[in-house]
Amino acid sequence: MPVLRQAHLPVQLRSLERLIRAIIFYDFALKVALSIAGSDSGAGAGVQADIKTFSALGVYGCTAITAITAQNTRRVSKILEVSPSMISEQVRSILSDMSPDAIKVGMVYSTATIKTVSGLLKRSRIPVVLDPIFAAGTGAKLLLDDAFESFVSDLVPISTLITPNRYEAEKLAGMKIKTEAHVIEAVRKIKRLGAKNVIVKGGHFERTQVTDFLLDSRSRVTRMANPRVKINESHGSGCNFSAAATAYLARGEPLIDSCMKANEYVHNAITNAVNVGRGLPVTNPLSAIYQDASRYHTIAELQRGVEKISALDKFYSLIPETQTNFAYALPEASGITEVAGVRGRIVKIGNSAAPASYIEFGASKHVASALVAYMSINPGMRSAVNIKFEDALMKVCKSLFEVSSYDRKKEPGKIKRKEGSSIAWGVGQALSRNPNAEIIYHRGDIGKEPMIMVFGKTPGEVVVKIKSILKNYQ
Ligand code: PXL
Repeated sequence: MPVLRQAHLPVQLRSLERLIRAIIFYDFALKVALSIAGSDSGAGAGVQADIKTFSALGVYGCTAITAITAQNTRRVSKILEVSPSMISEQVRSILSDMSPDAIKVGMVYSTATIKTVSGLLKRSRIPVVLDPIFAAGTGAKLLLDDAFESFVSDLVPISTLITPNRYEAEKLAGMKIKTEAHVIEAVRKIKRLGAKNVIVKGGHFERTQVTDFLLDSRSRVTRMANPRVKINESHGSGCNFSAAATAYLARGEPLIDSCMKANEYVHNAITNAVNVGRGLPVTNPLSAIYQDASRYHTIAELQRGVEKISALDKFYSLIPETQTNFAYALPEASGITEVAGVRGRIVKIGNSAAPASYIEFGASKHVASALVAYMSINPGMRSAVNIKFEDALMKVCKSLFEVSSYDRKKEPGKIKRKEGSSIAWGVGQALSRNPNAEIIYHRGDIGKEPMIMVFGKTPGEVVVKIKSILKNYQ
């Protein structure tokens, strides 16, 4: 029987098949976002920030560069405009081949650039996120004064979403913003300029929160409040927000969800800003993926450690009444939710030891609290396990490792009354006596079982220590 190949299909059927495939697989296909913006040699803002953000959010990023800035974290020292014909060529090249799902417009600098970009986009149906960039955080002008009028009349009306901060909103709306009522008046004015949706970023009206106001195409106002991050200012946050909103729109998210998710995303990038130069800290749009990767490695390494420790000959003999937990913290962990442990602990079952359940962040309270306290003094020790206290065992520990201790009976009343603070106090006491202690013990108190805690840089190192304790104990 002859095999029917695609090449044998009539041309109309072949394109129909392609169309059906495109419809079926659309949601699974890699989405593409285009950033039409300036280059920032310091890579905190501009197309460099956009590419990082698109990539971190799983969207393929392309760029059309409008201007090249020479800058670092302290200042912009020179700006070179790209010619209108070269800007057109870049955009056309992308549009003719890669069909972006959303477009972001950033720094446009001059009237000639604005006219070129608006001419290219005004007939397109692709959503456009317009980030009104007037000046760099370090002060330099990124939009010429005489280009403002064209920005308002040519670019604002073709935007699906415009994302001014409070100062940019003041300029666009032609008014001062001092209260919430002023922001709402300003978003309405900006919408009247022709933008379909307007979000004004970072209304700093409260001490502890930063509130954004979104006026959408159905004239609804949505407030989005975020906890304020305690750093003065960071370079890149505006670009990260507009690029993240573009990426979410490219992924097919509704507009409000795109703004909310972009907000959450930027909050993380600002919280993890890095000091790469001597000027402003730079936001870190990749921190969310690094954190996920780090969580995965932490769980995987602890899993291996738990398997090894449970399989050690006679490990069960070290398990105390209250059972054992084995913990591994994320680098720079500052709370027990950032520490992985065994849900239900490692339990003694007859003459063997086994994890009661799975490994999870926040699964350990006691060992994790000890670890967080230890790491606040020595951040390199990220893993710990608790074993039973016995004088004979203590002797073995002292012959092999640096050991220190604390006395629970001496714990001040006000610490005892504060839930969860006893262990941190004890670890602090023990380390102040011997900052190199790898093992910390206490002899208990009324209703508190005495305990030994073994610390190491990794779960693997903790297992090796337990192995040598067992070897010398039996
Ligand atoms: O943050 C706004 C911005 C956007 N684009 C470029 C920039 C800056 C700020 O410095 O340099 C190219």
